[in-house]
Parts: sequence; C-alpha cells; structure tokens
Amino acid sequence: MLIKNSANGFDHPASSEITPQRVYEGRRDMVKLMASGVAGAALASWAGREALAQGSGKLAPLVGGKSSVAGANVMEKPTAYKDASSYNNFYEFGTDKADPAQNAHTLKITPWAVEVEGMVKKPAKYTLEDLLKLAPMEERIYRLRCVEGWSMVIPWVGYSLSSLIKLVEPTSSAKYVEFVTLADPKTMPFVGSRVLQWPYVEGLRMDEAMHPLALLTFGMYGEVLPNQNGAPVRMVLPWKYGFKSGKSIVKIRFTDKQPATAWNKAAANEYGFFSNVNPDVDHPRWSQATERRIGEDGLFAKKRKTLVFNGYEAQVGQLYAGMDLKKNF
Ligand SMILES: Nc1nc2c(c(=O)[nH]1)N[C@H]1C(S)=C(S)[C@@H](COP(=O)(O)O)O[C@H]1N2
Ligand SMILES: [Mo]
Repeated sequence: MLIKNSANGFDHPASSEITPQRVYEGRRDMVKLMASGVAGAALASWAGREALAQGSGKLAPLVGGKSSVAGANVMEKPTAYKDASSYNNFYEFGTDKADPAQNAHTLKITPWAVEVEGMVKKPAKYTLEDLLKLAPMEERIYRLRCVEGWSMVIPWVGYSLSSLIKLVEPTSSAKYVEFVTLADPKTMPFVGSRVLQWPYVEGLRMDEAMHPLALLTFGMYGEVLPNQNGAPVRMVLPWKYGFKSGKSIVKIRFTDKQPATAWNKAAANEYGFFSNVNPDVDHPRWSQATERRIGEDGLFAKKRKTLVFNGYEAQVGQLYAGMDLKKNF
C-alpha cells in the first residue's frame, strides 16, 4: 500500500512492504560477509565477481527487491560490471580512469566506522556492521553522470541517507551535511598530491540530504562495493554530477555553514556547490548538453542528450524552486 505524503508529493510504501524477508536475509549475509573479510577476497578476480553478480555464487543476491521510492529505477540497460568497476574517478588512487581499479586493493575496509557529529542530538560512531543493520537494503538503478561528459547506469545497493539522519536527530540549526572521506597516505598513493586538498570533502543542503533518492550506498550489482567504487560506504546522488557522491566516507557532519567542498576549493568557477546535472549550464571549458554512455562508445556511437537533473527533475525539481540554476550551478 502506498501512503500519499502530500507535503512533498512522494508516495511512501508502508513499512511492512519495504522490509520483506529476503531483504533481511540479504542484509544478514552482507553483515556476515563484511565481518568475515570474505567481501575483500571476493574482489580478487573479475571472473569470480562476474559469476557472483550473476547469482551463481553463494554471496549473491545480497538484497531483496528493487526500491519502491518513486523514480529510483531507470529502465535503461545497466552498464557492464566490468566497465563500472574499471573506469573510475577516485583521485586518492590516481587521476587516470584505470588507476583506481589497479591501486585500490590497498584500501583497508575492515574495521570501518563512520562518525556522525556536529549539530545533532545523538552524535555517534557507527561501525560498518551498525550501518549495514540500520535500514533495509534496496537495489536502485540510477544514472550516474560525470561532470566530464560520460555516464553509466548502475544498480546500487543501499538505503536512503534520510534513515540515518532521522536517527541522529539534527538540531534546528543544522542546515547542511558534510561528508568527509578517508585520506590515508599509507594506503592511498595519491593523497598528498596537489590536484586536490585532502581529505576529499563533499556536502549537501539538509533538504537535499533528506531527499529519498540520496542513497547511502554499500554495494552494486548485488555485491559489496569494489574498493575502487568507494568501499565500504559512499554516497550516490543521481541528480548531481558524480563528484558530489563522495567515496569511502568516514565522517558525516551536520553544520550551519555551507561546507567547503574539494572541487569547489580547487576551481570555484568550474564546480559549484550544487552541481546539479544541467544541459543548459556549460562547464567553462566544455558543453554539458550531451554525454557519452560508457559501453556505447566506438567510432559511430551517438552521443546522448543530457537531461536536466539527470532525468530526475520530477523527483528533485521542487528542491530548487525559485533558485537561479545558472547562478547556483
Ligand atoms: N573520495 C572520492 N570520492 C569520489 C571521487 C574521488 O576522487 N574521491 N570522484 C568522484 C567522481 S568525479 C565521480 S564521477 C564518481 C565516480 O564514481 P564511480 O567510480 O563509482 O563510477 O565518484 C566521485 N567520488
Ligand atoms: Mo566525475
């Protein structure tokens, strides 16, 4: 049964429907998996992971059904797992698209904890196991549009960040959420390089962070996240350029000031705080009107038209009502 919430126009499923048995079981498997370190071992070979993602291995499937959040599943063919896990931006491991897959094996994801702090009534340090148990896992098939002009379609696994936010009870002065990601020079060879200031920091306005599409993400393709995709926990914000979706998060901080974000600090005229996907607002050095879907490239592949809010306007457009999107890029 869908419960109509007229305040924001979204249909929410009744809680009895969001937590079917399979979801619980999947989550338990994932907890066991993470705790036992099997997750890391499973990253060893493409062949092995492909097999697991197909459901032939005992680790899959980790989750039950697809999300019932409005607009959370696009009806487009998911990008091949191999592409999504070998063509990455994760500058802590190098600036070349192939670097993260090559270098991120050094990332140590157990033990892992995320500290929730700042303007909240219930600050807490959540272990990864705590986070995995916090809300039912769902699969959501989102478009991901990189600011550089390429895109993918990825079946992510996680739950709405709002589930966590509601638990920690932000105070009325909290206006923004800041995401701080791991910066460990011992395991991340490019932390210390001068392309960006480390740690990689991202941020959202509180209403953006509370939007049901904002996904706290633990897996993809029915598997735990490969290191190069931001293991063990990252954000995925499908209506924003990819760089807003910070990987390997260690801190979530509630604040009354707009966070200074990594790419904004590096080049404020090129990367704004909002960075909503917008075909009508070009990057100063290139057009954002079209994009290349990874896997469709090749000499004669047609470019796709980029969609406003990456195709999620019906869901998130209201968040920006009355704002000048050219000024607030
Ligand atoms: N910590 C961290 N998070 C990051 C980045 C990064 O360099 N460091 N790159 C961002 C960029 S530019 C993109 S497009 C996405 C890519 O995510 P994917 O590799 O899972 O597709 O991650 C984002 N998150
Ligand atoms: Mo990106």
